[in-house]
Amino acid sequence: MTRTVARLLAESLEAHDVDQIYCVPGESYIGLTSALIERNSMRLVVCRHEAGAGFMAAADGRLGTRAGVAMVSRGPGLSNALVSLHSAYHDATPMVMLVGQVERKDFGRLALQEQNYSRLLSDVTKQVIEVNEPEQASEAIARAFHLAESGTPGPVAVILPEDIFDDTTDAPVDRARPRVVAGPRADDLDRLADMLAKAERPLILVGGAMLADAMHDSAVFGDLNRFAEQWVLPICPTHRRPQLFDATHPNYGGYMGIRVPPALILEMKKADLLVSLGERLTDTVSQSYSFPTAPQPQLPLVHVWPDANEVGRVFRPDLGMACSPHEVLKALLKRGAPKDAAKRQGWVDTLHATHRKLLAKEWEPTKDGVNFAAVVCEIDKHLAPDATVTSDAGNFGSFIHRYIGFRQGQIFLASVVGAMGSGMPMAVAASLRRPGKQVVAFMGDGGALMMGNEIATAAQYGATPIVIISDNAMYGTIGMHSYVRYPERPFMAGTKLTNPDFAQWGRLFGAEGITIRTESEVADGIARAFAVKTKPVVVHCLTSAIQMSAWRKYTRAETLP
Ligand SMILES: Cc1ncc(C[n+]2csc(CCOP(=O)(O)OP(=O)(O)O)c2C)c(N)n1
Repeated sequence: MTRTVARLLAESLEAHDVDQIYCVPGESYIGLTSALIERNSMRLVVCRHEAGAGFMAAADGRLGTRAGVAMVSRGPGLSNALVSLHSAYHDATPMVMLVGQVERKDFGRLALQEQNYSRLLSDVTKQVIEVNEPEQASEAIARAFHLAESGTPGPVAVILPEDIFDDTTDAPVDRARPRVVAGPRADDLDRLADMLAKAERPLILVGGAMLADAMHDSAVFGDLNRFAEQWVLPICPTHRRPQLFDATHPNYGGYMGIRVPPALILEMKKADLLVSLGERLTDTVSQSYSFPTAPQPQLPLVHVWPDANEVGRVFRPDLGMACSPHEVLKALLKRGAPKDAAKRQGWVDTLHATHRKLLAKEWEPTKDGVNFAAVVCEIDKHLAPDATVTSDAGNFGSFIHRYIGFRQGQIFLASVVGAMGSGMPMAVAASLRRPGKQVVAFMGDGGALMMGNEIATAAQYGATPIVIISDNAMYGTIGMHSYVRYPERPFMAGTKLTNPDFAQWGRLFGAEGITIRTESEVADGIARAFAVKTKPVVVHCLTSAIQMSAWRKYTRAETLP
């Protein structure tokens, strides 16, 4: 069958279950846009910024079984999208970005908005696939999805010259490659079972690859619970993956996020075995490579991650397994727990008690604005068992992890590597994907005006996120770092912000606007926000700057304005 490249690309995307593409239009790929519109088989979500489109695609990549898809124009469009690629690359999030390019006859001339994508994207994508032959267009899509979704998942860019779309070809639609799942070797499983049986104080980290497995098989959650209970093990969800295990489950051993509170990390460091089930062991999770220590861990380490390039890249594990963490879990459950597993009950109980103490909903009122703890605790009361929470990057996020006891079934989305700007677009995507379900987006005043314009996309497509803005009139995180590192110097100068009335700002986009100025307004303001349901809501919280995070206060408060 002869068809245009544009049509072949559209059918190839359909063959990969693509039903939604996030884009900012560009003349460089107009041939594809018009073919997609004509075919009308998927929704084009037209965004306000390419990074917004990229973060929405990243959210899709985390909410389903396939890579999310974004489509951006050449040069400036792609340059805007870079932060989303950087984030997806670090976060191991599957994503396919379709990118326009100059006409083939002009390659290499530095024609209008031309860029050498292989050079530009070499450290933010798994691969850059340039399509210069019409016959390879469909194969390129199939390869892009396969690479984005397998091994360590990540973003793949497909580069499409402006003049290729109207070419015709007889090439068939390349079908989706089957998912390749590696299981554990029998010998490795024997060793792991033996190490787990002997350990008195094992610590089990669960991370992103386990969550990815859960997208394909929701039995992951129940299996994790049975593993924890039968094998008597403390389970520790890692940075920005809190939904893997119920925070109140008696086997919850603590959240292994950014800078684990001293009381908890002190206990964790008494472990005699560390098993990382689907956690990559990033800088953040490893507490800046101190637990475990890099490159030689201070305790026996078992690292399970579905990519041999990653296992052993930073840490030398005693046992490395390049396979699906859920497959390991299932195989261990089949073997059955060691007879004396109960010997670890005290260890599990101690960790859990320390974790529960840290989660206690306690805070002190602050004089210079609302303690954000009060807002987050109130939201926790309203969150449905299937709610989605998204978070931008900033210190307001520490309150989320301290005061929301996440449960299996809830969804948490954020840039794991901490890119600002992800909170709003991820909430828009989550709300589009899960209509009628609660979506709460947290952001600071900094992040709100960095990517907050995507609230226009929410309004345009009927998404209904509740947007909670913690307005402490500063880039608070950086003020804190400055205060901690250079305590003798003024710390506010480089971080102060003057903000609009965010409730009014939200109303101008068609959202409901609510303002919370004092702690006494928290309960009513949050209840009103959750009652809206039919349109986006912006809750402007005038928060304390003195309460710099959920764990820290400025003590030199006299230096605050
Ligand atoms: C795109 C991007 N730019 C800069 C940073 C560095 N950074 C991390 S947190 C932060 C401040 C965030 O401020 P705000 O959104 O107001 O939240 P707060 O920390 O005050 O709670 C900055 C600038 C980043 N992580 N990402």
